[in-house]
Amino acid sequence: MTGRSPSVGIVGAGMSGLCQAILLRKAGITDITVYEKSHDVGGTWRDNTYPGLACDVPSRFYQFTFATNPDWSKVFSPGAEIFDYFRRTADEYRMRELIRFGVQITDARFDGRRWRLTTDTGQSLAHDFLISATGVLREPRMPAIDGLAEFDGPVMHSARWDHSVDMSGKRVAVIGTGSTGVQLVCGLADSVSRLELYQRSAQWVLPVPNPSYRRWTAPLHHKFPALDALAYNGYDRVFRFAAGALVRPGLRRALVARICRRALQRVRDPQLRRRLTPDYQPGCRRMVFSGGFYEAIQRPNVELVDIGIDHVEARGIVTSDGVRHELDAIVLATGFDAHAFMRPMVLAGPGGLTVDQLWTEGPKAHLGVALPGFPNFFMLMGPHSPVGNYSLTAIAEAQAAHIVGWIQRWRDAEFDTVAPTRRATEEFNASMHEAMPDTVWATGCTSWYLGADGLPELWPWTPDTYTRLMSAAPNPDHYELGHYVSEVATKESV
Ligand code: NA7
Repeated sequence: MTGRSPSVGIVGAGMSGLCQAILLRKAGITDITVYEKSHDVGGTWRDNTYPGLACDVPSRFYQFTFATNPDWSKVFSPGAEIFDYFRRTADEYRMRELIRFGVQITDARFDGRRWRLTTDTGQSLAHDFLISATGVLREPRMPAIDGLAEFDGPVMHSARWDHSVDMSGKRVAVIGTGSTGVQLVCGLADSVSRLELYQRSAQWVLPVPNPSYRRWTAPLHHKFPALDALAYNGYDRVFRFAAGALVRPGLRRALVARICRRALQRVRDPQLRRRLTPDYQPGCRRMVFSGGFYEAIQRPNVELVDIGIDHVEARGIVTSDGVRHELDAIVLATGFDAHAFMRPMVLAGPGGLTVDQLWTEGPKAHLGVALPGFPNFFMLMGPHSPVGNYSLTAIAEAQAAHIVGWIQRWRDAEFDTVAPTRRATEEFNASMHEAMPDTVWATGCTSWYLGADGLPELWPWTPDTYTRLMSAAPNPDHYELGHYVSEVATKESV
């Protein structure tokens, strides 16, 4: 130990930012500040509060291994319970004392020694390391629909649910058929008088049931905490196995397709079944897990509208066949800008190179966590992280531990600055592009997985490959290690 004490700034107190701060503290790093633009921790679980919300990864696998929760109510627990879990975890690990709520970082520049941050109120701050933990699905995508602003009733994006609006007995439109749209249909169908689901593309639905745990399950998990680990590891194996179907053609993929096609048989009306049948392979878009969707869509008060929206008027939606749909409320389940990453925050390396300039051909990072030309900067859930086929908490833990490893080496004075080389980053991204055609995500569909070049921005191999890379010693040839006294020693210009 040299006694160097790194100062670390983390942007975002969502799931991954919390994970990073906790692991840093566990490693003995204490000078940590987490900047959170909102009023609470929890990120996506704080922002999303719509009826029917759940995570599509089982709760016993969507939790930190160091803070397991014996009390999950369901296999896929409701969003509010997940939010509560992250809040409790933040309290348990005394994270709130590290977090500056209501502070948005607008600009971050590396001056050769430190990251200089500017907040939305013009305050200046500095850290040795900067970690972006700004989340994957953070920026709601608002659809460009003519006349939407003319609608007389409430219009809300699913991620900005307006709880002052009472939907019961109302005529409600849900636009979008991703996981959110499907969950909303199940969450609203009971209480509204009429629900119209506006479908632009049909969606494969894996009919996964969501049972509540028995009364004795939680006490049992309290008494035998090893059961938490057992359940986590069991799901981990299932996900790793299933991921094989997504990244390679073969039997597993065919089996998933068969299950999905069979599930569609639950739709009794052949016309409706045909309209709900996607024209792409199951798994190409993120699979929707729902045990109740096909039942909900067949309820008498629920209608599938698969004619395009022409425009919106004061009293409702007009579809392109000229039909007027009178409505009381419109819900936009139209997804998120999955390619925003840390933006709109402006990030610039030592020569003034910004992330926008680095990413003119699309987001590229080394191992999903670091950028060439951006020393002492790391990202959680950066480009090509395996967000399409695994639990995000598991990825966050693997990435956060990897980043802690680098910061510990700085603490031990092995280097002052570290960044991946441009060559290593290019080669890594080229090998991913080569592997991409084998994945189901590249078999011909549109989705939030695809980048501007039309290729998936996902991890084209199994999660095992990723977690192995994260835990292995970094290849020294892939990084530029520099010292403050001189210019950053570069192996090649960036
Ligand atoms: P998704 O999966 O991106 O789904 C968005 C849906 O909204 C999708 O069906 C879109 O149709 C539809 N959409 C978007 N714009 C429009 C317009 N202008 N008109 C009609 N329909 C539109 O977002 P989710 O929030 O459901 O899920 C995101 C992730 O959260 C999910 O994958 C899980 O990981 C959790 P399209 O398919 O583009 O034709």
